[in-house]
Amino acid sequence: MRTKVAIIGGGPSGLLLGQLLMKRGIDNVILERRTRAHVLGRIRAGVLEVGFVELMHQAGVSARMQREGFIHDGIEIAHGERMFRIDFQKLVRRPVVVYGQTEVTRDLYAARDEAGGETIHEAEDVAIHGADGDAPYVTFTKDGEKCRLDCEFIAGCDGFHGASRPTIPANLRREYEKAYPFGWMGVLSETPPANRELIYSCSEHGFALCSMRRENLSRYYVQCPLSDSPDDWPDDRFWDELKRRLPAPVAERLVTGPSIEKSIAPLRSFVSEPMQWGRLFLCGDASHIVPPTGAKGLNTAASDVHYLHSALGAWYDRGDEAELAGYSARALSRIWKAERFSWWMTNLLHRFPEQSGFDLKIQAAELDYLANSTAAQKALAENYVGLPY
Ligand code: RFL
Ligand code: PHB
Repeated sequence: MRTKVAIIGGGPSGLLLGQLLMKRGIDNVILERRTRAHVLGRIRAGVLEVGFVELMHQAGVSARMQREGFIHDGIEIAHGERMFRIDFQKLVRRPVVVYGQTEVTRDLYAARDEAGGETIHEAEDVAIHGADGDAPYVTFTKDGEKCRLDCEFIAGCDGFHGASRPTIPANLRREYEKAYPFGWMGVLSETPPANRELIYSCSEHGFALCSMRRENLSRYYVQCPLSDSPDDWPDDRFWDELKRRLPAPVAERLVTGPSIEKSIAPLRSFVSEPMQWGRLFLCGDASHIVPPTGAKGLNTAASDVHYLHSALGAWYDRGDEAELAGYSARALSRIWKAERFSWWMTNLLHRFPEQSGFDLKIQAAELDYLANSTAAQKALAENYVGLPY
């Protein structure tokens, strides 16, 4: 088998890159370890930056998102009983779009099927060879048979636990990591959202987030200890704890119901540099992770895809190597700003086990400053809606 770009991983990064390359006539094959049903069963991100939305347009997959996505012109921040709004339209004149990662992935698979793009699911033992030379290839096992895919470039879009990042020799890689001493317990329920916009709440009982997917589909999170498992959170306990962490008027109008999905995600910041080695280029979670507080995980994956598809386009259109050579530096410059913002939002809104009285006063002062300062609100808004590519 031969293709121009071998894409490892059929999550949002791999699918978006594949679709954008196909639009430019650059053929590619996606190798995905799991079944399509498994990939589509993941409930993850929900907030899309304008840049992501633009890429969906470019990829020709934005029709359903335009019909069904919610345009949000702001978010609410709660601190105890107090709640204030960050007005994106007024501050930075750009909104975000609330449309689930699951739906993005579904739309990208449908478009790939329609365009006849090849995706090999349940590709096991994927291994990258010769990435530092001119003739890279990927081997894998499919239905017990050994297969080989020859290519010109490899895009490592296989998430945090994938095979691509470890292919870069350890002595050339530098990893930066911060693990937070808590996770988020997330619940999806077929109930109307508690609020028209997202509410990020900092309370004395810990952080909580009210988000949504559709009119009658809500997504909620509460900060929880890392040692917890979803079994520790029967629905009643989850709803009681969520209400405790929201201002009384919001808690009173919250509609509860049975959960249809429950999961715990640990919070972590992680960056591996560089994002390229020879003809291997990393995108998305394969190279970096952010805590979900700033809604940046999926969006940073998209900005990588933007830089990589533009660089591959320059190479195939004009033989221009400069963009490919500069990919890692260009992508990382934006990644680190998203890392900073996600770290800042996480510190602003969570309860930390070791927080002293002084730390709590500083946190309260920062929230009070944010509530009253247009400059502080503008900095939050500018980062939340997404820095330019
Ligand atoms: P993904 O989505 O992990 O996809 C990688 C794909 O690669 C496959 N794979 C392999 N395929 C072949 N061979 C191998 N050896 C392979 N190893 C892995 C996997 O099966 C998978 O299909 O990475 P990608 O495409 O870079 O996309 C990144 C986003 O998924 C991720 O950043 C976000 O979901 C992070 N994230 C959130 N981001 C946000 O912007 N807002 C959120 O609200 C948000 N919530 C979340 C999240 C991530 C979560 N995780 C990881 C548990 C909530 C959760 C719970
Ligand atoms: C979500 O809807 O899942 C979501 C929204 C915003 C975040 C994190 C998660 O910051």
